[in-house]
Amino acid sequence: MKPLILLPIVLLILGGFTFFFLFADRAVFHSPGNETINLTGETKEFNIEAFQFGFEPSIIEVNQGDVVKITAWSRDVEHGLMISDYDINLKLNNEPQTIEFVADKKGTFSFYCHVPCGKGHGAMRGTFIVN
Ligand SMILES: [Cu+2]
Repeated sequence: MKPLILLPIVLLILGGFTFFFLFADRAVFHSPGNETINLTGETKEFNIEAFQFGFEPSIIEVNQGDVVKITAWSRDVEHGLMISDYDINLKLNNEPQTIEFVADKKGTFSFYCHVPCGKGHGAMRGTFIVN
C-alpha cells in the first residue's frame, strides 16, 4: 500500500523538475503584488518634454513585461511627472532625467504634473497604456 501512496509524490517531484528545466531560461518578474509576469525582453524608450501646459508626447503605450525607459525634462518652468499607479514621481527642470521600470500592471493610467506651474496646470495630463 505504501509505495502506491508515494508514486504520485515522486511523479509530482519529477514533473516539477522537468517543468523547471524546460522553462528556467524564461525571464520572469515578480511584481510588488507578487504577481509573476513574463518579461518581453524589450525596452521601450520615450523622451517626454513637459511645458506650459502639456506633455509631448502625451500618450505612451507599451506591453506588459516591457522595460519602460522614460527620459523627461521641462522646456520652461518647473513641472512634475507623476504616474501614481507606478509610484513614479519626478520633478522636471531643464536637465533631462531618466527612469526605468517594468510595466508589470496592465491598464490605462494617467500621468500628470503635480507641481503648480500656472493657470493651465490642471490640464497637464497624459496617458500611459500597458497592453
Ligand atoms: Cu503643473
